[in-house]
Amino acid sequence: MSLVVEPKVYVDVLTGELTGGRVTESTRTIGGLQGYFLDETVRMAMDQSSPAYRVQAFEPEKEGTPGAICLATTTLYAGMVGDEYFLTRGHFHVNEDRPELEVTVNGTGFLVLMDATGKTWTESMSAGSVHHVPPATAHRVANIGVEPLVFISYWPSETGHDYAPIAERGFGIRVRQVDGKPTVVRS
Ligand code: S6P
Ligand code: ZN
Repeated sequence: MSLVVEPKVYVDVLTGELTGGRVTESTRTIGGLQGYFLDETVRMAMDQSSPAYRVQAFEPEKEGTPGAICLATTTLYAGMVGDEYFLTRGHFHVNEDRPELEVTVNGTGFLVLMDATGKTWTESMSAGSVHHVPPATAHRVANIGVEPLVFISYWPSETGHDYAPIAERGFGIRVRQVDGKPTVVRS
């Protein structure tokens, strides 16, 4: 056996793009974000097949199985539903004590966070910013710029994702355009 093993996955450090045979890819459309925005009437009137974000992932172990660190690049496109900026669905982790790291590659946005008690806060994202998502903390991202917001996430493979609490109750805060400016407001 050769002493040198070539990597099977590459990340373009300038764009966040992942390549390699073990990279999976999924796209979430406007149609797939039913119930996530404040103005459902506006969202319904939009092109339902239009992409809101794309996720490329490298998961060396199956979701929920320990033994690996996973990595994913999210490209959250610029856009609005009414006065609300495009967002990712957001989730808690099933194994609540598992944290996550986000590294911003391009664009500007807010990382929206909520702990188990319902306390919410946000962090500003811009190229190079590094964000620690603590254990038991729901996380979502909103793109407040005109360019795609690209970030790389790292999490343990045994983490698991729980979407139901956010789908049902949201974060209690939203990122909206108020007087022409991105503003975090209670909802
Ligand atoms: C995974 C990590 C990201 C998100 C991605 C899409 O733990 O937080 O890779 O999966 O940004 O967001 P969501 O909330 O639709 O999974
Ligand atoms: Zn996560």
